[in-house]
Amino acid sequence: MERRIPDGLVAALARAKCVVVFTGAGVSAESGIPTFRDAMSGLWARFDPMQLATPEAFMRDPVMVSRWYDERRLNCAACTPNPGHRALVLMEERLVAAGSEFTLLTQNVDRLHQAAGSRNVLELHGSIWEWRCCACGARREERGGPLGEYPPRCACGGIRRPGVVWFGEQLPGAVCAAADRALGECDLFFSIGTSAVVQPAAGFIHTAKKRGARTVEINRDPTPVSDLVDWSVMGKSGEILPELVDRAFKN
Ligand code: BV8
Ligand code: ZN
Repeated sequence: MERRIPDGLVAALARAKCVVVFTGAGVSAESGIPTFRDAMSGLWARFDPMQLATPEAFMRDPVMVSRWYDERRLNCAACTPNPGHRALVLMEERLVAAGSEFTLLTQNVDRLHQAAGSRNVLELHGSIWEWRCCACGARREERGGPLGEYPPRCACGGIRRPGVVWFGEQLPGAVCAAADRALGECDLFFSIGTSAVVQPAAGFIHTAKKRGARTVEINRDPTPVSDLVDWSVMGKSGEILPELVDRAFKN
């Protein structure tokens, strides 16, 4: 019977020396966090996230945009890592214990990878937990209840914004440099739970392939990279990742 996870992929993971995993909102979907494309339910259904997740939207309406981010932050607070997050922790532990390298590049701003125990995580698009002052740059993690005022204020009087990378904003330079270093050595690249359309992050798949890595997609639906990768496994990451890691490392 055709197994969902090809034996060749299991063998490639078992002997990999440098793994890079690239994740998107689909990895957090089974934790109860709406993906970016279906984030706009209920109150926000009439908005397009691409329009809200921009510096222009925040300048135009800091009340609405900061309220949207605080609502998403509070939803994240109620969510916990799922079996997909935990399988990636185990993958990292087994590879590092065998002397191999593991880097997790995430587009997600929920920090569920870190909550699950992933260690080498590069946040490409920042974090919804961290807010910073537009005037003095002071940063603070917000882990409590509702922020209370929108937009939230800094002691210096400036308004504070979510510490995420908006459309039109550059990704953090240090993160891009670290990602590029990891991609340079990568022999196995995973794209998991992402529509693989947002640049420049989605370009990492092409970079990995160009540099000779074998490439894998684990996703619920087909994407623009499904025909490009060596192995495309359709399904839920919370189900596929535990099975893959189990078979590769004979837990
Ligand atoms: C920049 C943080 C330039 C905020 C986000 C070419 C080159 C460079 C830039 C561009 C370019 N072309 C266009 C651009 C501009 C733009 C862009 O890419 N636009 C897109 C729409 C084409 N890029 C940018 O603006 C970037 N900055 O380029 O700066 C620059 C240069 C010089 C000087 C100044 C500036 C910045 C982009 C970052 C935007 N911030 N997030 C926030 O969260 O609010 S993007 C956000 O959406 C996510 O972070 C993620 O990156 C992106 C896509 O979301 P996904 O994670 O993929 O989620 P999605 O819902 O789309 O898909 C979920 C998938 O999961 C689905 O496929 C589904 O099938 C699957 N799934 C669902 N459930 C499961 C599952 N899979 C498995 N298991 C399940 N259970
Ligand atoms: Zn300030």
